[in-house]
Amino acid sequence: MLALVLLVLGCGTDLTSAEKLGYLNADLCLMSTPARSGIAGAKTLWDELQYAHIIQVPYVHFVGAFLPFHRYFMAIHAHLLKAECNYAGPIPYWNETADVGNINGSAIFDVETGFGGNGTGAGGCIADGPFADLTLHFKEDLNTTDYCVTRSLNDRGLSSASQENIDTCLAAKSFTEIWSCLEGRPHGAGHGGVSGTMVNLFLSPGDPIFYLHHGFLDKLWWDWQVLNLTTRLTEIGGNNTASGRGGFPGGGPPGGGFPGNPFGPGGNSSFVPPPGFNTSNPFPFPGLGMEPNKAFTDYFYDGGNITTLNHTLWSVGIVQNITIGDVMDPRSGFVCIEYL
Ligand SMILES: *[C@@H]1O[C@H](CO)[C@@H](O)[C@H](O)[C@H]1NC(C)=O
Ligand SMILES: *[C@@H]1O[C@H](CO)[C@@H](O)[C@H](O)[C@H]1NC(C)=O
Ligand SMILES: *[C@@H]1O[C@H](CO)[C@@H](O)[C@H](O)[C@H]1NC(C)=O
Ligand SMILES: *[C@@H]1O[C@H](CO)[C@@H](O)[C@H](O)[C@H]1NC(C)=O
Ligand SMILES: *[C@@H]1O[C@H](CO)[C@@H](O)[C@H](O)[C@H]1NC(C)=O
Ligand SMILES: *[C@@H]1O[C@H](CO)[C@@H](O)[C@H](O)[C@H]1NC(C)=O
Ligand SMILES: *[C@@H]1O[C@H](CO)[C@@H](O)[C@H](O)[C@H]1NC(C)=O
Ligand SMILES: *[C@@H]1O[C@H](CO)[C@@H](O)[C@H](O)[C@H]1NC(C)=O
Ligand SMILES: *[C@@H]1O[C@H](CO)[C@@H](O)[C@H](O)[C@H]1NC(C)=O
Ligand SMILES: *[C@@H]1O[C@H](CO)[C@@H](O)[C@H](O)[C@H]1NC(C)=O
Ligand SMILES: *[C@@H]1O[C@H](CO)[C@@H](O)[C@H](O)[C@H]1NC(C)=O
Ligand SMILES: [Cu+2]
Repeated sequence: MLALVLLVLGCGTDLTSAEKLGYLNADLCLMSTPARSGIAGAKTLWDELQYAHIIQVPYVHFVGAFLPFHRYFMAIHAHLLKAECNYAGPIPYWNETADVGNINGSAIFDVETGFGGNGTGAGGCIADGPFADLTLHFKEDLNTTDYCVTRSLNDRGLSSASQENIDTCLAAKSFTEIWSCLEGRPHGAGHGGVSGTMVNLFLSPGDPIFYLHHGFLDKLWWDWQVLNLTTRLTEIGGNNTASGRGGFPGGGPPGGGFPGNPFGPGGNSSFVPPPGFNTSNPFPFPGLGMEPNKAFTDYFYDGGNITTLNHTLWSVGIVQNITIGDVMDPRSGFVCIEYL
């Protein structure tokens, strides 16, 4: 099993310039490597990753599987870097707390050794750096067209990653508390602060910064787990449907959702429900083209509404299915990372 080391970008344990370039080039490699999982319309591995996120949006946000799914998804990206692009370096995450109040000065957006800067012009496309004019293909409804990755950097959004907000989350006493806390403000920080494609609930993995943001969020979950490994390596819960939370875009009571999450009602996400999307009942999502499917109607093998360790994590075949139980300990098994 691949061992990954997650390193912070933008503070004391920063990557060297050579390491940063190695990582950026590996992402560029994923963006130019032909698709191989049989997903119709996908041109590259990068498209396939984004597709696997788009198609599962209702099942992996504002639900108990939010943190485990994104840990799995982040690990898939890391595995592809290694398996498809011979990448052997560290996997960086973005310490967003360190950049609160100064997103414009963040090393993340460096034109030479970072992800390029703000969006420019009427369209807000990225104009400089390695991902200038990066072209994506899948839209929210899985139809294909060519469009660019956009950004609109702002400090208001990133301020949700304040140390105060992080400390509040880490004081959580249960999994459902840490999950809803992290999916609120800290999760909102990277998406809202970068904005553009990043604040689109469906399409956000199209911006390579997505993986650094979710690395940060996953580390925060791990930091919380480490506070009591006796219980927190197996502690899981939450509902499998978002409707009860009021947090699902377009659904639930106005003003509901996790505080600080830009995807909720009243947030600034560019979310537009795809045609046929039933916000009152996202099971099954028409875009899956595979309903009725017991895997979905049976809540990914949880046997009910409550998320369990038996919950299947799926990536449309990019890698094998695993369960939430398989990602609870990121130090071994499928994920296999060490946070530095
Ligand atoms: C992230 O940044 C904050 C604020 O600068 C700092 O206190 C913290 O130690 C950093 N975290 C890591 C893992 O470096
Ligand atoms: C962001 O930084 C760039 C230089 O890197 C500068 O040209 C621009 O004015 C800055 N924007 C803001 C809002 O400070
Ligand atoms: C998406 O594609 C389907 C089938 O190809 C088509 O019926 C539908 O109108 C398209 N939706 C949009 C918004 O273009
Ligand atoms: C990024 O660009 C948007 C407009 O495209 C602008 O509103 C915003 O202030 C810029 N952010 C920074 C940090 O310069
Ligand atoms: C871990 O949680 C268990 C169960 O709640 C508790 O009994 C134990 O004291 C906790 N350990 C620490 C170090 O907090
Ligand atoms: C699950 O849904 C129920 C019913 O809508 C709600 O009362 C409860 O707070 C939800 N639980 C969690 C952990 O979100
Ligand atoms: C699951 O929870 C949602 C939201 O709380 C509720 O609307 C739905 O009826 C529940 N479904 C089942 C099968 O219990
Ligand atoms: C959305 O953006 C507007 C202005 O751009 C701002 O006033 C508002 O606070 C933002 N809402 C959230 C939830 O971030
Ligand atoms: C959407 O789901 C709700 C709840 O299951 C159902 O009552 C309603 O008929 C559905 N709407 C459509 C258009 O299918
Ligand atoms: C993987 O999970 C998906 C979704 O739960 C399911 O449809 C599919 O049949 C599973 N595949 C295998 C090989 O178990
Ligand atoms: C756990 O999931 C598997 C499929 O992955 C299923 O066959 C089994 O029945 C599930 N177990 C429980 C207790 O629901
Ligand atoms: Cu997501």
